[in-house]
Amino acid sequence: MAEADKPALSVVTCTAPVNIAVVKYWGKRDEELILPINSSLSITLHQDQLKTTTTAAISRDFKEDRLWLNGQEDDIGHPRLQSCLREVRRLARKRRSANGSGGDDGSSRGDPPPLSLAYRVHIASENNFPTAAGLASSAAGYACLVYTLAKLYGVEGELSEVARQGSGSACRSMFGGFVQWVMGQQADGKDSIALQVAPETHWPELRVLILVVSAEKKPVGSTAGMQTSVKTSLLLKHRAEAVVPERMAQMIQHVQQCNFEGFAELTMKDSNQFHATCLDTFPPIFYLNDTSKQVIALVHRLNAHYGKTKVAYTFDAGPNPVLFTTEDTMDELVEVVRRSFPPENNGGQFLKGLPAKAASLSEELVSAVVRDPMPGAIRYLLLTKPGPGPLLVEDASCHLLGADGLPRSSSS
Ligand code: 2P0
Repeated sequence: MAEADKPALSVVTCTAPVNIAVVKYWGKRDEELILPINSSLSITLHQDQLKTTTTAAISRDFKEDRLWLNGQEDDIGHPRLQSCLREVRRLARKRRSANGSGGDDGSSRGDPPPLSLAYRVHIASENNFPTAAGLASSAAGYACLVYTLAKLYGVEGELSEVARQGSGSACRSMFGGFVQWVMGQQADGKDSIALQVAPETHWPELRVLILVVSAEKKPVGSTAGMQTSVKTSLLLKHRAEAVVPERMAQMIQHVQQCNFEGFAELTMKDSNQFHATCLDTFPPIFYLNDTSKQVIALVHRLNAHYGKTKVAYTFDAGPNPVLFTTEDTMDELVEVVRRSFPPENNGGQFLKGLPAKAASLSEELVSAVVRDPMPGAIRYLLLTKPGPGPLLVEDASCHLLGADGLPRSSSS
């Protein structure tokens, strides 16, 4: 093939993390721009355990924008996805014209630049965890999309505002460690951005244990659920106006001081209040199931036994408990959970992610804490810790799209 005939292809692959909120986001004041009614704070989870990988490619040979999710071609016309694509291209255009490197397509000059913004884009994205696990994937998905497109188009700077337009919680996945999403005041959303409170190295003892429950049905989606809550729940209004502002300040302080007891108590209270606003929604929304409630009771019994808050729970828009503890209590906590929810499938691996050492529990602890075991109620545990924000993958063998711009694992 002659040099001039070679397709001008540019490919970038990045990864992005999942986050779990400890001061919850629930409710929008602007549906289109995704502006929240209150600020929120989350912990970015380590990508060794949970991540989205996205490859984006542009080529003058591509006929249309295309998208593949977990190997299957999907609709790229989704309005939120289009918002992210449009915003990144707009920032790229702005940057190029500021640098005097030409406009958006170069067609008027006859010879388009190699990475013309008019070229079509192919995007492939996959998760290293099953969607069925009920772990929110939209945050990692949109954070990864925006970060990857920004690298592809050479855009730098404030990107959480763009990721927010894909999914609210996605703006917090643009940073590692401990992250706040400042609600902002402006109507255009320019001040509704994510800021890092502390990096992932700040609190090395902190551990996160996700309990994947055997859920029977898919709960009400977050977007629809929060719309109904904003319309009908007076408790949500009170929470946003009178509770969260002070809670954000307290939580930031607890994180900065690595104060586990303060952090843990506030985390549990905020999760409980979020689920109370769901019950206050009309018609009510129930995200917690019997297993979730058993875990709540178990954590309170465990803390009472210790005489100190050593474990905390939080729940998002689903029944899976996410527990926080510190390294010194981790092995014991895993054993307590295993005794309380004996694995039904002994062939399968019950604990995934980071390893835990076998712990022997005192008889006193078992009799005080382990009650009415529920065999099989928890499918598996995933042990992880705070981790970094989105990362560029340098290794070309990790690209999800081949030189032809099509998914490597697929024949389409
Ligand atoms: C959070 N959740 O702060 C809260 C707690 C669920 C419960 O952010 O409509 O998927 O895309 O902005 O971000 C889930 O809501 O909703 C969520 P959209 P999103 O993590």
